[in-house]
Amino acid sequence: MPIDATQPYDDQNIFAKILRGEIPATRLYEDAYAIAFPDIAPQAPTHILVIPKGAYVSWDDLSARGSDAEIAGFVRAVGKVARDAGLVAPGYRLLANTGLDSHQEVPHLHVHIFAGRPLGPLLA
Ligand code: IU
Repeated sequence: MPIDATQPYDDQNIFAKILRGEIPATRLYEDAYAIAFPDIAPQAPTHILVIPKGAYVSWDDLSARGSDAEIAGFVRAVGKVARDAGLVAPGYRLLANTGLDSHQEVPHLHVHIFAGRPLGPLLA
């Protein structure tokens, strides 16, 4: 079910539980601002999710309420995950769904990294 990105943060969401270690996930990367783990239902040969450690519903929420350090730290983490996975030369796609029309399902900000095959035109 898509979520309304204007809702208050729900700390019982699945990614909050992963952050707290209540649900296992393979941490591909972690720093002070973010963690990365494989998507449970990959839609490309490489499909990684990067999430901020802060309690933000969406990209909109982080950009509006996050500190400059959190925003910069998260953006740097996304880039580092992609770089460290060797994705820059072959290329990759970032996607951050926000709210109902985007079909955002988990109400904790996550950036998808898709790679590993030619991905075609956007929204194809
Ligand atoms: P969306 O942008 O909110 O639509 O993406 C949610 C993603 O979270 C989706 O690709 C799911 O496969 C993924 N996911 C996950 O990796 N682990 C989980 O326990 C759950 C969803 I629930």
